[in-house]
Amino acid sequence: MATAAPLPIPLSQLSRAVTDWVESVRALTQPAGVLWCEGTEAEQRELTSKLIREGELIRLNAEHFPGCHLYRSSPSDVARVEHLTYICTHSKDDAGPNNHWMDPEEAHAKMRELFAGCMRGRTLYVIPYCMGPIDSPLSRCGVEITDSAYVAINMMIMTRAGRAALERIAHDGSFVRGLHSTGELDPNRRFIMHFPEELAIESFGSGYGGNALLGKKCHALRIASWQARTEGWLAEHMLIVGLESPQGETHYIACAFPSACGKTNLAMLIPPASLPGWKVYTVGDDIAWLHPGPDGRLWAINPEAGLFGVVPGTNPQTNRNAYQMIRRDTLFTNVALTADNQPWWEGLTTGIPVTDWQGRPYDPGKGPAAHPNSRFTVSAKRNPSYSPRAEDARGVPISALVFGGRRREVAPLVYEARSWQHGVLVGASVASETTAAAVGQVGVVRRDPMAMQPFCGYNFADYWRHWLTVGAKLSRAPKIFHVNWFRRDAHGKFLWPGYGENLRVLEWVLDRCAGKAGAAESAIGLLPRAEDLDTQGLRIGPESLSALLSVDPALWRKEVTDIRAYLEKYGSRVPPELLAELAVTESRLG
Ligand code: OXD
Ligand code: MN
Repeated sequence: MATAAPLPIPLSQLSRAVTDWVESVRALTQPAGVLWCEGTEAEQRELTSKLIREGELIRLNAEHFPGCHLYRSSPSDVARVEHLTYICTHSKDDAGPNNHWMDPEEAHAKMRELFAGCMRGRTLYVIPYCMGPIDSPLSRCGVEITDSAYVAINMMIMTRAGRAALERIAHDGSFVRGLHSTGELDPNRRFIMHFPEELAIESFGSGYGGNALLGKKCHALRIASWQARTEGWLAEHMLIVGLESPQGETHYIACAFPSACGKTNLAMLIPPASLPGWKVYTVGDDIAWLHPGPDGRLWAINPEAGLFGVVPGTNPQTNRNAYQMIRRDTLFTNVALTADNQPWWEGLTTGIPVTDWQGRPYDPGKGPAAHPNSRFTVSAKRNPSYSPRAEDARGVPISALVFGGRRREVAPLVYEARSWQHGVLVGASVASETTAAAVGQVGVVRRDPMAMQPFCGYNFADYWRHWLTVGAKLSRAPKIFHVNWFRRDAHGKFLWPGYGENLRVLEWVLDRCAGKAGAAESAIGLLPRAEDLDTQGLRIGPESLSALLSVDPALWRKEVTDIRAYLEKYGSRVPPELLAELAVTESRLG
């Protein structure tokens, strides 16, 4: 007689530490019920059906967008809220001038008041998750408690969530505690608090991705950057991409650009027809955890399992891969609808919007049809260029690190740092125009060091010191570059075509790493001369190219003054090495 398979241990009994914490949160928030997420597809389907029944999710046109849904958030809850995001360390200086700070006791007291009884009549979801491949020593785990089924569904796409993660937590014994409630979605009762010393997050009053999917920005960047400093690695706002040359050699690079500056597009770049033989493999599109390896190289994993990308601008011409990826099993947030229930957004060349992102009849006088920060959530496995190495427990070796910003002027198309130390200064001085990814004015240039201004969980000065320390451990350190795809001419027109053509710049980057490409010295670093870039088949005039590859000494002298004033905000904690590098640049500018 066949014996029945043993019943799995209920999740609620797998880890005493998690169970005790859930119990204390249950007592505080008083939900109607508790649901431990196993992370199965059946569970995902059930939650989706529940939200459809409750009118929270809209099923999209099943012929053209099978398995896709639309979620509309509250109109005042559509982006990250940097002004309401706090780092709560015992010493204010540990949070640094780059963060809003609150004393941990005061923050806990404030949050306890908000959380008390806030889940009455709601379900409390327990989501154990692993950031990174489940069997990787480089991965780290967390548990999110939330009262939002939409958040639970997103977390199941964005992370390795469920039983396997909880088994790892039970084995490792440590996890990041993330408590989230949408509360009343009242912007006046909204806080995103981080307690790096306790590996804890408390988020109240928002359902938006970066504020509510706690595995992403809150854990994988703010808390992880703190963990990384303690443990000797780096948690960065970077895409990771593998580039295979026509000769069949694959190199991986990691690139840090601020939010909504094209990381997802670069991570899934389509090589132009005039560059035959290149292949591109996405490892990650937003976050990289970088560890010095025993071989003296830097090794990277993508802690995420899905993409939470900006929708507007995506179309078969700008990025065929991205467009194809979101045609199935995708959760859209805040896009518009056509008459036959297809999602629509600005930048699509087909279809007509009839309903805007708020569910109102579309009226161009009331602004764009889709919200500029409308998003797709989709499994990384849906990406046609998903790298098989993305699941590799060891990660991938990094040949180059690339920083970048969105700047109309000043920063040339590409330049190479003189050394790791100079590269840290280049990263620390990144500046970029703000975008719709965060609440606030769009298009204002601000310093965004390493694209981490909204995400570094501690004092930037200590973070730059940590970058120098990590570099010193690398006998085969990646070279460091800076790019700017967004330079404009005097009429405001982009000088560089961007998208797939960016591969030409990356080809130069890789050739520099291999010692194959030429460059000219400049005051700010090494720049390609026009002949060093592969421009075959590219329609660009020599004047545009020379503007893209020029360094204007007057603008750069002003830039150096701005950078120095910025670094001075961090006082004596700033590594003197960075000021020394800045002085070298300044003296070369004359
Ligand atoms: C994101 C962001 O959602 O950077 O990735 O805002
Ligand atoms: Mn991001």
